[in-house]
Amino acid sequence: MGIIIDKINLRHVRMPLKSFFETSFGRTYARDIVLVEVISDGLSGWGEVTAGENPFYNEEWTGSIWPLICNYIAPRILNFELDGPEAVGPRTAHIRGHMMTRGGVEAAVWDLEARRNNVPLWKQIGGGAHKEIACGVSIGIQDTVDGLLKKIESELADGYQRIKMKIKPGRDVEDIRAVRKEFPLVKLMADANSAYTLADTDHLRRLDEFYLMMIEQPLAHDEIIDHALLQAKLDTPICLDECIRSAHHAEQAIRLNAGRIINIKLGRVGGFAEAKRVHDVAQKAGIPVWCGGMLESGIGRAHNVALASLPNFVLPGDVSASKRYWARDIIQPEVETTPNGTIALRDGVGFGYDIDMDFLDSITVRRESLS
Ligand code: OSB
Ligand code: MG
Repeated sequence: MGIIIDKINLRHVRMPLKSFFETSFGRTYARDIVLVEVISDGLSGWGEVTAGENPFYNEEWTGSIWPLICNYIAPRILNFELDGPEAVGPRTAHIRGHMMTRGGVEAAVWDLEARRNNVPLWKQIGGGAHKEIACGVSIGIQDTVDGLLKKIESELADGYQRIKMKIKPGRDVEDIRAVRKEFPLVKLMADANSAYTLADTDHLRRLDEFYLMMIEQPLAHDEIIDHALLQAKLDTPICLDECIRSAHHAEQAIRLNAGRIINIKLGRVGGFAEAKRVHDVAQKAGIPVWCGGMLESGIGRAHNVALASLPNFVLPGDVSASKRYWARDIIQPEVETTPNGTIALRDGVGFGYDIDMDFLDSITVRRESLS
């Protein structure tokens, strides 16, 4: 029997980060997150739209989500018999881009479907190959190198399996050199968030001496071909983030040798169905993947945990404990890591954690019901 969504509840929540997060495109002090609840026959599924507060990572931002769902997505999803969660992608395929907004709704329908079937979300998506997912941390650009070293030390003490540091021009070679000197054996990588161009090729080659696991998205957000030209000149493997928005992009990037690793973000590719396709394309080509993060609340975080349980997620991802981000998360229990730097899958239905509704209500700044 298909799914008929009879109501969509949107809410915008504001969550201050414990400490600011700086990338090459700017600083974030607080998250403005849109959560999507889809309701069918009295059962709810929840999703999180992973767009940032500004259209700097990609074109989406908190302000673009609401009108897109109200005007374009809800009318295609509400009161229509969907064959399953896989039908959400095709129902919204006429919309250009906005994968995170479409993906937030899609993920909510997967959560709903898992609850209808009384199974955990990881099982519903065909995951569970890993019962514990391997965790790394993404560390933003710090004011001082000394601050960065201290932060890394404390993350390693908490058991995290690899360190990712954000870089940008002027905060790259010397910062990494200092980290490598202090932590010669740590699994280390750098994320540039598109801060360089091919003109920086010789400069980026200087990173080869630090035997990084990978450099993530050094070049433009929509550029596959230049990454192929750069990869041919670098020993360090390139990992693609921003420019893989579909399984087709993954196929093109792999065919061109534009990188050797792919970061899969649930939102960036429009939800679970496409994330699984990216995963499968990479797996067939022998390309390892890992699960990226977008500073998610507990709901998006729990969805990421489910995704990362698919078999080809063989590298530690950017999914880490709630307490690294939030004084208080919106789920109970919060997402926690083991001393080995892993997160264990949970057996509860749907995304596997309870929503703290009172707390959620207290941080909600806007809501709307669509039916
Ligand atoms: O490029 O992976 C990225 C956060 C916001 C925008 C882009 C990125 C990130 C992260 C954070 O690296 C990962 C996390 O801890 O959620
Ligand atoms: Mg990235």
